[in-house]
Amino acid sequence: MRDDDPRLPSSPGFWRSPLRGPWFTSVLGLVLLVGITVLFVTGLVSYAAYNPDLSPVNDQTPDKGVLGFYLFAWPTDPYWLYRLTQGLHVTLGIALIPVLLAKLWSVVPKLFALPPARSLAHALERISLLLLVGGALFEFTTGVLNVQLDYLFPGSFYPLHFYGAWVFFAAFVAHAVLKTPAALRTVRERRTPGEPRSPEGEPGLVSPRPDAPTVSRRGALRFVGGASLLLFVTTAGQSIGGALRRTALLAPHGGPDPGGGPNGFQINKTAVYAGIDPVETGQEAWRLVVTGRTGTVRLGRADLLRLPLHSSALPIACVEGWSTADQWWRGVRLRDLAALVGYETDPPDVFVESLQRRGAFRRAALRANQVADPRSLLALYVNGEDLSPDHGYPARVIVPAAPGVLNTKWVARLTFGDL
Ligand SMILES: Nc1nc2c(c(=O)[nH]1)N[C@H]1C(S)=C(S)[C@@H](COP(=O)(O)O)O[C@H]1N2
Ligand SMILES: [Mo]
Repeated sequence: MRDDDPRLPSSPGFWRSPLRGPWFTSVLGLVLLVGITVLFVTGLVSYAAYNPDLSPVNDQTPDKGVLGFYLFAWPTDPYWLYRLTQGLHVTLGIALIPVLLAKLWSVVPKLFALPPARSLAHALERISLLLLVGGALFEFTTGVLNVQLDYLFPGSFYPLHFYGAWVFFAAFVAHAVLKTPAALRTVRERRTPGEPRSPEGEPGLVSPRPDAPTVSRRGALRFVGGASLLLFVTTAGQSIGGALRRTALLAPHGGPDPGGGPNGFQINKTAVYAGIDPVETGQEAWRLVVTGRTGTVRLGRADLLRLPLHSSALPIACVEGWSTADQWWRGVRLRDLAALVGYETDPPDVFVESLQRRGAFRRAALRANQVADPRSLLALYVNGEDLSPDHGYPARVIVPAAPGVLNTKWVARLTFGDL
């Protein structure tokens, strides 16, 4: 096969867009260098926020091995921490999609170049490119699907996205180390057409027989930037809130209508979906079972209301990127409940269980620092009203800075101490 037959994609002559060239590729590459690094860091941080090393029930990737080396105790300050890190992760990921696609488009002749490998070094480079392109498409696709169609992967999203991120980022680092110096030079020199074919005969980015341009390189970049901006504006409102919530047309995906009033904020899973029977949450039936060093106590809602009640203004921030504005929660401090079962000082970790019988998020473990925080509540009210069934009536956990998944709804049991 001749590799200069312009009817074949392996021939440089097949690719005729006059936009392709080192400047266009370098600008997009440098944007992705910064953006993807932020995505990787905020992604790792999001995993740490789940407290995976605290209890197997929190750990969505139990076989991570050494990849968990960096885990740390997630703080409770600032109270909007997860709202920020995960809002950034999801919004930036979505806004970078046009940049990623444009970058892949700009280098597509190289992906088809033949022969597949001229030397061992070249073969390794091609394999790393495969991991880079495949990994990028995989991470962006799984991320978007989880945000938009979360029922597609109930539990398996986490291991796929987490392991995929490590494979992809390894290839990304190798690629960045090799290419960043030249990209920076290209952008500084504003190099334009006429890139020579490289000495080894590898096809360059510039077409040897370009078509007439229909748009300038800068115009094309503005188009990509405009598409990113459009995605940003239609996504960011779900985490920034305020007036921008009305422009968040893309996210959060559908979901139950929260209605208005004090309980009128985003609902993740409804009581009906979770299989919560109104009979078991009623005054007659529901008891909170609290266990600790000194034994077990059972508390009805009326018993809880006789304990000191406290308020804290805290958001719900989901891994899917959406978050609520601060809501006014009122209930019993987790550390006061710990004190009822023998931990008057230094409350320990707690294992929280819901009435819900099935589903990955019916149980969660909270770390001692989260229990000790005076803003951490077993909430009975929100915004001055009883919790609605969908927000966790009769009682739910709310903890500052934690991901939504740790704010267990329809709580039935708290076990303090050794998890
Ligand atoms: N029992 C139970 N609690 C749960 C969940 C669940 O599925 N079951 N989902 C969690 C998740 S992932 C989030 S984001 C928050 C959402 O709370 P909200 O529906 O009140 O906004 O609840 C958390 N608490
Ligand atoms: Mo969530």
